[in-house]
Amino acid sequence: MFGLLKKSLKDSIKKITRKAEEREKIEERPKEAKEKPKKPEKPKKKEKIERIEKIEKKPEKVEEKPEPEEPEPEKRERRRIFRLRERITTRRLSEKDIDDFFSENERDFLSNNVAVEVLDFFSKNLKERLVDKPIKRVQASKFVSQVFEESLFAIVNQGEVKLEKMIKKKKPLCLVFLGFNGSGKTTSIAKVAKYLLKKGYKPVLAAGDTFRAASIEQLEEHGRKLGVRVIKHQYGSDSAAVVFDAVRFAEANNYDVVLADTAGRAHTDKNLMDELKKVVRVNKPDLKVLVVDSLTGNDAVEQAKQFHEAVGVDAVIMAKTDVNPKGGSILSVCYAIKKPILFMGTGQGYEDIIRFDPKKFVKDILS
Ligand SMILES: Nc1nc2c(ncn2[C@@H]2O[C@H](COP(=O)(O)OP(=O)(O)O)[C@@H](O)[C@H]2O)c(=O)[nH]1
Ligand SMILES: [Mg+2]
Repeated sequence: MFGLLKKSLKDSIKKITRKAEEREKIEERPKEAKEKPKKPEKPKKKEKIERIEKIEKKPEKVEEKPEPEEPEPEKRERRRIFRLRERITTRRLSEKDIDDFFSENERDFLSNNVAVEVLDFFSKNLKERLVDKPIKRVQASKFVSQVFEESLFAIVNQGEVKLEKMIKKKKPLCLVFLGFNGSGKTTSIAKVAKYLLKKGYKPVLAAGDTFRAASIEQLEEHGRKLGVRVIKHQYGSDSAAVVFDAVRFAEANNYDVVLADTAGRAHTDKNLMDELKKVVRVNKPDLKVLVVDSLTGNDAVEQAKQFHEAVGVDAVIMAKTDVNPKGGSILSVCYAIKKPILFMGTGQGYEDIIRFDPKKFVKDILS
């Protein structure tokens, strides 16, 4: 999963670590070479000459004078060696190092669907943690990896949806699934139904997509296979009313969760967006779940922002991650709307869904 993004991040860690190494070789070693012959040798020569002169002129005072002077160069020498040792064992990166890295690798990140605003945040984060910080030479790679891990975590850690807790608190819990055409809403509903069934909850499906041909039959087919009840109206009927009926049905029959389908729509389609707003206004769902096709690329961010602006998204499902080697859209979407990812779709089967765990995601992507 996300092979391209993984490779890109691994290469980045190597490049930044190498930058630290290069800096040390170029800037520290010549200084070290220049300083060596100058300082320790010259004072010694001077002392010798002085001693010889003094011995010749006033032999008695010769032994008194060098004694208080000797500790000074020794101290300086010790301090110099300490500083040198520190320079050799630790490294510091500059702001320019990070800027150079991003200008060299920006295209690679963008082609993996990492949005510009995510890159800006990433760059700011790396600078805060890396610039002018002493990095122990032997641990440079480990340290840079750690900083990458923390920065990526800050991007994907946008809160948590405690689904099971929510179900226990409110019955029936109403989830409305929304998003672009073909993003994976209906399939995700079937998968979430299966997930809940396995946990012992009773879900009911609402055929709220009354717009697209065969959409009701598609949901009914899933319901049949899963043994889950589907509440439906006619094609062309009011989507908000279907969801309303499903909630009443769930209340009357002791169901735990309503999973409501809606028609796919583009944010530019005013009538359908108004319809979606009505579904939300009438039913006040507990969770508005945006389903994003992770293959959408950079347009996924625009879609997420527009849906969020229109109805307020609470959580995201990233579908089709199994066929997406890029993976940057995961970072981009949750960072753009600052909402958590609830599930990732990992295939076409009912079991192909996993809860999104930001820590595990970051560990996996850097492994
Ligand atoms: N490989 C893969 N395909 C998926 C996934 N989720 C949905 N699909 C497929 O995407 C297509 C559109 O899904 P559908 O649920 O009908 O999208 P909707 O229009 O948003 O309801 C179907 O062919 C699904 O089988 C997924 O996680 N992985
Ligand atoms: Mg559908």
